[in-house]
Amino acid sequence: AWEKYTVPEGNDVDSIARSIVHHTTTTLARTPYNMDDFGGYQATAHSVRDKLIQDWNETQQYHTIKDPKRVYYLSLEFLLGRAMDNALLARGLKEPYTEATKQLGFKIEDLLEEERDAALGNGGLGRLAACYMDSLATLDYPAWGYGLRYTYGIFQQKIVDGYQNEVPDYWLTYDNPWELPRLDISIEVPFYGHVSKYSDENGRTRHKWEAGEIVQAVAYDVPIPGFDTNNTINIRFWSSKPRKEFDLAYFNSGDYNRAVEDQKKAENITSVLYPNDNHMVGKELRLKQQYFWVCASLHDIIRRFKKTDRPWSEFPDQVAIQLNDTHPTLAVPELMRVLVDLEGLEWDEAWNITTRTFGFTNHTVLPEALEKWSVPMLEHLLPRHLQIIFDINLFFLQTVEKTFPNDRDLLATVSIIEESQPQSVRMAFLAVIASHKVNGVAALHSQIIKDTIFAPFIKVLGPDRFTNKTNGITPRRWLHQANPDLSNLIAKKLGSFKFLKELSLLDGLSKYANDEAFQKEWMDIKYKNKVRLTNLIKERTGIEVNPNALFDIQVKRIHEYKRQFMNILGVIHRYANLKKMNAAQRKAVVPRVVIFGGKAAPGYYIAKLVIKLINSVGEKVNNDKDIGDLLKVVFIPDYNVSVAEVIIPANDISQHISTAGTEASGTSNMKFVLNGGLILGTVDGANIEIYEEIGDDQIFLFGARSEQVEDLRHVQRYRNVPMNPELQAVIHLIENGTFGESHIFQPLINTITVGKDYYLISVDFGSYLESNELVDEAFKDKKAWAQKSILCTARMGKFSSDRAIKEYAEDIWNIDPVPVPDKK
Ligand code: 26Q
Repeated sequence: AWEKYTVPEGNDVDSIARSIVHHTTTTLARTPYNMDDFGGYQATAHSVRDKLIQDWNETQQYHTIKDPKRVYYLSLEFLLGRAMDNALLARGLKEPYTEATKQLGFKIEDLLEEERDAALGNGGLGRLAACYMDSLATLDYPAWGYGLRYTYGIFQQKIVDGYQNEVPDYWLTYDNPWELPRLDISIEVPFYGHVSKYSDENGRTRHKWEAGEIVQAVAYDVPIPGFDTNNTINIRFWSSKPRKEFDLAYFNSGDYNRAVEDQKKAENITSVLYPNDNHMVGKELRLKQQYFWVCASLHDIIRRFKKTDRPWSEFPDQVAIQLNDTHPTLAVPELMRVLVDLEGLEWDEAWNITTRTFGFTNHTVLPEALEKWSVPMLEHLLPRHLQIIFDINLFFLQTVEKTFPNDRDLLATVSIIEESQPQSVRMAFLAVIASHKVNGVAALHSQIIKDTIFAPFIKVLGPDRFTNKTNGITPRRWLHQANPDLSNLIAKKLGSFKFLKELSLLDGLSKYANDEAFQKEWMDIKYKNKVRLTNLIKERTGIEVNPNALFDIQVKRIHEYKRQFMNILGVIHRYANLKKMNAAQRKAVVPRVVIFGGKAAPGYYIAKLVIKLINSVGEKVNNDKDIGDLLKVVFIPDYNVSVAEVIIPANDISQHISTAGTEASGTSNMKFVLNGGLILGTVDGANIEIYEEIGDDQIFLFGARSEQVEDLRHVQRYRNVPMNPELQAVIHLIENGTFGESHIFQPLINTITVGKDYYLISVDFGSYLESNELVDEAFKDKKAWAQKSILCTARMGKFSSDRAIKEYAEDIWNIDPVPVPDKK
């Protein structure tokens, strides 16, 4: 009988309005008379959610029947941002929903603004995971994401007296329509305890881990709709809950308080995202998060595999698991434990299955970001896993020893165990040894990891294990959604929206780059986007900027290696120059708005001082009547995905100025150029490949090359090099109190003067200033600038995350698309 009762459907305006009213009265229990924008958003979200759930169901059922090889993307961070606009555009429902909400008295833009960002990530790595899920869905791949459902996402940044303050991001205050609680899917995750040995029926020694504590993992599923396809994949986020069977021992002893304490401890595990970007903290709770997530995810994957009675040898033909950095590396000993301890496989077969299953992506070479976990901590929390890690290391070192006899140094360099005090586990080495492919995230970075942190493994494992997968971004969110006017103009010019799924088609714009009428349409949209950002800046900071000025933007996490400090030092130099000019000279100046945004890790003192300095300089410059619109300095508070969607389309220039060799890839560089901006940047990360695509005339590159950095650091450290005089003058201005009490900034200045200028600001400062002048000159020629802007967008095809995902699918995962057919 079920077949004849189909779910009410209809994507016409009337049906949509009816479903919004339905959710208003039932789901929200509100009446049309007391509706505000937030209620309007919630009801609309539930209506959209209904559509997603149906596609999601179809997809999962179809995949279950087809049972193809699937890829599982394990990431501790998914920086998804808002879901509603994305879902409407993906399903081609933006127009009828705009009309339906209008008929109900709303403006859809206002409703979209009511949604809170899902901010379960720090920065690049988390946003990359989100873009990759979008591409996996859009390209019809059978894929899953696995993550943690943090109660608190990345903190909200408030600026108080120029300083960053952190406010907890309690994002689940109201219900989250974009998740489906799966209270029926729950997995028990063990911790602590001890390992015992026993002999099995074949007389073989086996290990059994008796846990000291068990926590429950409950699944929350978030559907990810593909663009213009039925495929709707799933990210499963685990939430920790106390076990239903609470500890009888406490109950019997009457220790109620202790029992409640233990329950609270369980909920603690998924409470908060660690707010450190590119910096490892060795806290036990972080390690607990990692195991909790890895254990639940693997058992879920294995449960799905076991539904089809295949032999274990076929596991790698059905399952590819990608490790997003080393954060999920405990999946390696966990899979080994399942196969050897629980399933009774021989070690060698288990190891073969493991290495064929895993792929590992490295995202950084910064030493302070590489994960190392203390052996005693691991032993306490996960005693059996530590044994397995030692065994993996032992067998690995034995094979190394066989091939390279008597090379004790080599053994020590490639050992998973670092002989520190106490010993520690090098997670990256474990991930390299256990994966069939290891990739960096841009060409330069993939070369650097082969030359530095993983160099000895080339010798031991051969060069084929290492490969490059240059990052990409989804053009759906970062062009179509963030910059709808530009997307529409492109579609008009190219005849369709096909470029959104085949980004190389943008190249068809090149031939209009010189067309004056097209240039005008193009730059009119840029101007409109700059007005939109001008309004946001006014709202959030009170600062008024002129949309005709050159918008120069650096938004990303605040980190010494990213050198926001160098940017603001350059701004001070510019300010000092302006002050020296006479009226005639000022007439020739290109007015500039220098825009910053980004969060500093709460414990990162120097990064927080950089924020304070930016705000202090802004305070001085913006209130200097003498300067007016010639220079403005803005720090936009609480940079996040939804703010990025307003900022990026408004850029003329964006800065990506890391010390060469330190930024693995960068992905915002791609977003800015895709939106018709030019880069001012160093020869680092993906900047290099962007340059190769768009050409010399469309980018301003400067500074030391990565091959020179080591020597330059040595020179900074041991020779008394005189400081660049312009930099000297700038530092003098800070020290003489031009930007408020100078003692505040002394520790920051010391990183260059007393410290060894590890990030080489004094080395690059001269060429940085020169490049900035070239930017000004280029901006004066409006026609040439418009042409450059168009060519930038036209030549960004390579940087679609669709290209990246296809490469992963073909070279690493060995999976095929499984298009979900239309309903009859
Ligand atoms: C590790 C251990 C304990 C606590 C925190 C961490 C941790 C958390 C986040 C370590 C690193 C991260 C994030 C790294 C990151 O975002 N890397 C960026 O990845 C981007 C996508 O590949 C690149 O484009 C950027 O260049 C890279 O910095």
